Amino acid sequence: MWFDTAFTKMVKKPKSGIEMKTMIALSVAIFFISACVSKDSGKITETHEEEAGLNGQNFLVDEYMQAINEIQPSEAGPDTSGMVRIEGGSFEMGDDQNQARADEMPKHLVKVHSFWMDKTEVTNAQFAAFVEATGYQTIAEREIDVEEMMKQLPPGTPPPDPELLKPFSLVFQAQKPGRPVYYPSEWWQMVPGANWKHPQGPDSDLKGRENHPVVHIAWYDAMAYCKWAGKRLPTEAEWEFAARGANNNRIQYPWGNDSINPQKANYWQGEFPIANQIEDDYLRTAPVAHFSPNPLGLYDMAGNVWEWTADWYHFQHYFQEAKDVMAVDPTGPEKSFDPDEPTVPKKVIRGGSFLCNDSYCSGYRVSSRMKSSPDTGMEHTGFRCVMDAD
Ligand SMILES: [Ca+2]
Ligand SMILES: [Ca+2]
Ligand SMILES: [Cu+2]
Repeated sequence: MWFDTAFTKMVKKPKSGIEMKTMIALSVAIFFISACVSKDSGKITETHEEEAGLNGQNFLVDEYMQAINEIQPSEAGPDTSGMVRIEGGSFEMGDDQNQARADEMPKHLVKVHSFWMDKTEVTNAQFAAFVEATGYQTIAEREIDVEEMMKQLPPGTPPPDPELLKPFSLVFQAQKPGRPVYYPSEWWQMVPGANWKHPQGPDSDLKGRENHPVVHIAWYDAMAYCKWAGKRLPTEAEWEFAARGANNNRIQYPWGNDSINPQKANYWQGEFPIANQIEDDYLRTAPVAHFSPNPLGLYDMAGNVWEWTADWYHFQHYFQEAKDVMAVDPTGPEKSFDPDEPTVPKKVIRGGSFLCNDSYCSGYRVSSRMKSSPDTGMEHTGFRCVMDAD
């Protein structure tokens, strides 16, 4: 795809946070990472991975990790009151039914130990308490240092449009009718001043949305919050085990096999991404726990916002994992690879969002996998935390 070439010319390999931000700031095209992904994802072979020359780079930005290291866990200590204890067990991870995508295959046996999981996505009120206590600034709020950035680019690279370097985040806007079928660069607007406090940009705020999931959260931000709370992000396996209600290998959704409908979850009704019929009453985020929980008492494991996991994304990881008779507490692949964007290391996100729809991605299926680069926050991305039990 054209933007890969553009990136490789501009920045051969991601080396620092500045470069990652540059990659984001300088090309709208990266927004192909977007809500969902095309259905043929995952059909590219290992050869392409080698061509990309970036395998093995599980790249994290030192500066961002440093900010996480500096977070002191809350003195109150971890609090299990908003959590459910999930007894460990084994299950078949992945799916091979008709809606399954290539990266969900093969199904394979996984065991996870007991853990606690937040009943809900982390809310704006909870995130505000964390920011109040620590002064943490999310990635989407941080200024980009132009001088630093230019030093890292090939000599002669023209400075980017200053407009593009203002802190921004990605806000969804419905696609206008009459465009190519799926046109993510139109859905995702780079909105300066959009961040968790201003989900649709500077003119929006959190009034009345204290109990909605926090959004515009990058993976680093989620990690920072979990550390403060004395918790951690779930592994992808823990997340799926929990979504399935601990052991049900045959279900498609947290509630079972009935098709999704507006009583089940916050998702997109109508023609995606043009006309949302809003039959579930929510155009964007809904308050957490508005819809019924799964049998374990977990809310919004389908829809509302995507949830970060601890694991890197690799589109063929399950083939690796399936080599073991049973993978025990797997922590994801050693390296990330997404054939859709071979130069961008990504973490797994799970559960779908208010933008998901059966015509496009069905991200709310319990086995559905999506991916995003760790420094990207978007209007439909949040998280919840887990904690080891005993
Ligand atoms: Ca909705
Ligand atoms: Ca969710
Ligand atoms: Cu989706």
